[in-house]
Amino acid sequence: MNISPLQTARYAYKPKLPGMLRNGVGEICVRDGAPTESVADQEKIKALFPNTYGKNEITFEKGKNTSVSKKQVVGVILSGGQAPGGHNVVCGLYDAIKAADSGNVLLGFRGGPSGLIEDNYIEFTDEYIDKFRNTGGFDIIGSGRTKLETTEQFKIVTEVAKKHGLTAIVIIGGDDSNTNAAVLAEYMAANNTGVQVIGCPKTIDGDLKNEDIEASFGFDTATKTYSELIGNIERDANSAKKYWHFIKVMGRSASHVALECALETQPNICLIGEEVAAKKMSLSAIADYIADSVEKRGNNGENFGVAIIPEGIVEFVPEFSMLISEINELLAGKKTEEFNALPDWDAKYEFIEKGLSAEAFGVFKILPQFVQQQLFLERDPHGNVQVSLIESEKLFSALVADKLKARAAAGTYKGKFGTQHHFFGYEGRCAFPSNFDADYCYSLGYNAFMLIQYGYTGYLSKVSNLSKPAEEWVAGGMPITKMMNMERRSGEDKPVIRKALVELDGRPFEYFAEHRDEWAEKTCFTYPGAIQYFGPAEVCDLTTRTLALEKG
Ligand code: FBP
Repeated sequence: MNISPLQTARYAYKPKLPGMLRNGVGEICVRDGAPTESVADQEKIKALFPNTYGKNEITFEKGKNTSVSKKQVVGVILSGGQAPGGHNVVCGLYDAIKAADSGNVLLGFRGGPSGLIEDNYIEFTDEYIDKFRNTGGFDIIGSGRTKLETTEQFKIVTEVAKKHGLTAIVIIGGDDSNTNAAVLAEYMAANNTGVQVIGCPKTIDGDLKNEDIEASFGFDTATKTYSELIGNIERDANSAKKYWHFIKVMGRSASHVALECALETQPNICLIGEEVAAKKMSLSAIADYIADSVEKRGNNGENFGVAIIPEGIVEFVPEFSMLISEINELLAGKKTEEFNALPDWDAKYEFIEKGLSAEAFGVFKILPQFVQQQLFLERDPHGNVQVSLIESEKLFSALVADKLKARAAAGTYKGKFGTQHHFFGYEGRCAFPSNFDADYCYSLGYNAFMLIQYGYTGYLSKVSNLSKPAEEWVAGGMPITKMMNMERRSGEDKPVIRKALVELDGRPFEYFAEHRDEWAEKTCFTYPGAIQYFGPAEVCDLTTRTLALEKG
């Protein structure tokens, strides 16, 4: 394998642990906190998790390690989408396991949760692990999106655990995977298997956070990577002065990624899905909002700009959601075949017009034709429209172009509107982790082992005080059930970790809202540049603006 100079240099980087974990595993003790309650639906969650509910929050501190010594055989999986730093979670876990006793074993189950079911694993060694230190990606063992949630699967996992003598399983994943970690922990406890389950909070989307978990790992690096690219595009736009760039950024439903990128780069426009929903904005209202900026700038001779569009935006537009559910109904069952058999788009259009309510068709007909067709081409395995595949960056630029045409005809708009489109998602998910993510992830993994050693199960590895230097970070654990509430999923009430959406009364959004009118009209771009891995701490160890604003 060819190794780049940066990769070689990153192998030698020593991730920073929280101060209380720095004296080695023999010098870490537990401070018990208060018993916990779930964020909502306490009685229901308690009944579903009789063995793991209500446990105490715990914090580690310097002091004699009082855990009961035993051989540890730990299994680890990476679950869901890649996020920078995943390798360091595994490295931190491995180093702590081996520091406790060189005879301890860490097994990595390949390809995500399915690796546990299929018993597809490797045993980590120094030689193997050293090739992945401080690198991006999940290729150390791979990841996958199989959900570990049925009793049948849990039985198989129990057998696999028995075969290897597993004492614990660490699940590195997002809200769904950690919800499943809690359910697996409860199953393992209820069946006296002796297998502990610990979760680690991962996702670039930033939507696994709450009063205990300040950030999911990967968000820092991914948003810095997108912000670098957006800043570069802003500078290109400001140099050439001829294009409006519509940039969609990943992040699933929540708009945390878009908001963070906006705070970093001060674009002319950034849509926030949660605000669109709260204000019940229509597609036309959103297009008008963007067109206002294009018009003002164009009339000032600035025929360029940057608009950030969050991946999940259309789901938040009430009329669009209504259209999607009517389309899902329209093509349910055999009707898909009938639709597909129609000879051309005109015939299909007529079918759609007849099948939708007047209100839904009113929304459908203002969409550009490529989006109309996308709605009927791309379906998920259940036959539903795949909203995430809609090219919303193109959708909004087309709707804005229509608005501008009308405004030009009315004589109010005198500018030119040339567009470019981009989608940033995969570019950021496997970047070399920033120092923040390298340190945070290593600490999460190291800390996960401390939770295992002290016998905890159903806990999320928790490292907080993250806006301060790593020395001051606080390591501990939080019962996953504390983050849960009941939600309706696929027609059933299920206990799940509550997803964090952008809070419209939170400081990051407020700051953005205070400045966006100026950004919309003037050119206030900021250029964050590439992530710096070596150099002064004020350049290399920066946290996200979101975290800095949230923590004051
Ligand atoms: P997770 O929620 O699993 O962390 O994944 C995040 C994400 O990158 C989303 O932002 C995006 O919508 C999705 O994964 C893309 O999934 P895939 O990799 O399957 O295309």
